[in-house]
Amino acid sequence: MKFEKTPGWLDWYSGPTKPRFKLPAGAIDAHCHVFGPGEEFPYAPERKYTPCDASKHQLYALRDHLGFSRNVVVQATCHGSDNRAMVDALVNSNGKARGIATIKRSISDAELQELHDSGVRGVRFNFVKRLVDFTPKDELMEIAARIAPLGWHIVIYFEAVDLPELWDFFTALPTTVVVDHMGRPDVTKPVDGPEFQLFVKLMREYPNIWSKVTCPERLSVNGKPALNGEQNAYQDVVPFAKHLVEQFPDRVIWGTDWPHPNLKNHMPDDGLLVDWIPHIATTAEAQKKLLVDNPMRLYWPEEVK
Ligand code: 0GY
Repeated sequence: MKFEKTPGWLDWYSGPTKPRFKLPAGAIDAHCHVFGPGEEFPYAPERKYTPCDASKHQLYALRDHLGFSRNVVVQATCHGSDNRAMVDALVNSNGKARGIATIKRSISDAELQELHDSGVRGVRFNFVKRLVDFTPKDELMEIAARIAPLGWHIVIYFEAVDLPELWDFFTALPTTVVVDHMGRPDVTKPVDGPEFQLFVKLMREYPNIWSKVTCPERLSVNGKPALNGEQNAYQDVVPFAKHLVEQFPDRVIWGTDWPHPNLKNHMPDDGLLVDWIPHIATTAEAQKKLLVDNPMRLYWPEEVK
């Protein structure tokens, strides 16, 4: 089936630069997606956008180019709860990718086990209204109880303004919980202001809550900072991510977010995104935790001594 991408949709950046920052051995790109290809894995009827195709082959070529060893492929909303494209990427990765699925309460135990066997290690609950329709919290809680015995965790995606309303639900979840993109702070507000400090409080008070210190290109309000040179790249997002890396060094992970859905102003060069990492994790020890030790504990625990 042929799909027309959403008007204004930017294609992912082809020919990214080679990062200057040398990733530690075994680094994991712990947040990325595959889109289709639509002809093989059709986009979901309920999707809120139609992306350009971004295949597993292209994702793994980027992995090798940037110097990552492994990927965590997160189910994107344009595929709804049809996890076939993501699962296909996992099973064709030579064991170098694990995944996060989107599931409905109607899933059978056998289907859950099949996802597990293909490398899925968590589910994603999305609360970003422009991306998904509302799912009742009792349905999500039921899913949480079903996946907990598999040792999976829950990835949550929400915007900072919605945290107060979602607090009780998040803090009642029975598994490790990983927050996408630092809970999407408004980076024009201060790091020590009430909005971001509520997120910091969530992490401080609930040791099962982790954060992806990701998506400076999405959170930055500085136009096209990647083009301004390495020193200035996404500087407005640095204090937020750096704060979390320093406060919670054992509960942060990082990923490219390739192929960067829904970016309207600019598309980042993934090589420059990797060069952003030493701005937020400033020591070799912090970098190794962020890029290797922490995601290994979450996604390949059987390899961690
Ligand atoms: C991201 C962010 C976005 C989209 C999705 O699944 C998705 O459609 O995650 C977004 O638009 O903010 O993590 O890729």
